[in-house]
Amino acid sequence: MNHFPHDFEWGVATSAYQIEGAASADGRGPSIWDTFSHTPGKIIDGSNGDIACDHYHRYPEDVDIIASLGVKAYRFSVSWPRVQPLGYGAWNEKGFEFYSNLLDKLAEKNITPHLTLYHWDLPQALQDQGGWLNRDTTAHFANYAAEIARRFGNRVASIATHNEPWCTANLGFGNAQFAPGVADKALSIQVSHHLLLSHGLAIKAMRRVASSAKLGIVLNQWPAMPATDSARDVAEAEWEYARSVQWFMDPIFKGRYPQKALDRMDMSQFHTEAEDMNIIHQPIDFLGVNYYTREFISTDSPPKKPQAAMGVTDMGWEIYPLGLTDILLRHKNDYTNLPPIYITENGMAVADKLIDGEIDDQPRIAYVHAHLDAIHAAIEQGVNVKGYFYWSLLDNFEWNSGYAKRFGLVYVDYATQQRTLKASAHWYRNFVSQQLRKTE
Ligand code: PNW
Repeated sequence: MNHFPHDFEWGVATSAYQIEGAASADGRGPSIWDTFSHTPGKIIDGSNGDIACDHYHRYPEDVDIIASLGVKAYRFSVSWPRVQPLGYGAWNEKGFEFYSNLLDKLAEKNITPHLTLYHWDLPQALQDQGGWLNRDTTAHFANYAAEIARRFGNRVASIATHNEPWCTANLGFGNAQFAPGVADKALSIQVSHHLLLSHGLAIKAMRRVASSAKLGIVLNQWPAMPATDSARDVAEAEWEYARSVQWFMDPIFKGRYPQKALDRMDMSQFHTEAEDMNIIHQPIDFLGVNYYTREFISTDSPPKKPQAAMGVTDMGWEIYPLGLTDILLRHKNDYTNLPPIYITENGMAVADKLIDGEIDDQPRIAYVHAHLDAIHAAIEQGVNVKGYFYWSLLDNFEWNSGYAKRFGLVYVDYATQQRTLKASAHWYRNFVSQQLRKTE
């Protein structure tokens, strides 16, 4: 078995809207995902996050489960409309109380919290004023970030501004698969700029608070790989990589957008101001990388499909662990000022079945094992990876797939809210305990 560095952090991850439920409890305001999931036709199984895993009421049990896995780190997100129902103006003390109680419970179990500010649940009141298309939202976000840093900055190990701004921009706008569901590619570019700007403003605002939390951002990433060696496939893959990965990395670590992407994008609606790039180009303490699959680029019609030698997940995503080694090495090469990296998400949807009280999810075990090997290979080649968070602790509301897709190490029976550890949970506990034992 591969031996990871002694201070490597082992964890699991969740997000607020996907697990909390209690959508209107204790003064929580509606978010764009409440609106979206209650709009007929948007969610594949017609479900919503009103109850989800009822984590809002069951968090003590869920933290006990994390502790039972033997992992020492937990990544979760704060629901902005729970702590500030409109996204501006009054704070909701009951909302802060929930997260304070959660942090108490994690401390009691010696589990290190990693907090994400924005995992897609924008307060609906801000959406009513244009949401991420409105530049004012960036200032509201920075204000919210500073308040979280003031209250919780000394109780969490890290604060990430955004989770996967690529998804917000391209799936929320662009193809409209996610909330708020606006199908306009040109607008998605402006949204991505506002997300990056809000990241920079939030980092600046949180630095002024001076808490002990490390500050960073979480990006979903994949290498774009050409189907063949043809010049066309190779060029197309490079362009795809520029507009999806470098589009977020370059502004943060180089202070500019990648020219290769700018050349081919519809910039008709793109508005930036003089100081924006300096604000986005703030030093950060860590980079979170979420990795699930690679992108396979073919210019043939019909396009060539990958062979998927290791199969596909229940989402239809190709299993390609080497892509993770690949992108980590590419980052090391492309950016001289990279901070430590955390793999903040990696996981597999499996069509899990509860049989005689057990879930034998061998494909998930193979998936995690292969990706841990891929991370280890990158570490051996000099990439500074500091931790791994499996996505997700629990089966949960998988966005537009509703409850039809299961990513959890822990099975959730939504009718009873009963939690059952899958075979992968037992495997992960074993793996982590062997890693921790080696380092004692
Ligand atoms: C991530 N894509 O979403 C999110 O951070 C999680 O909330 C989510 O549950 C998890 O991955 C599994 O889907 C993604 O289409 C959604 O490329 C879509 C894509 C990537 C990530």
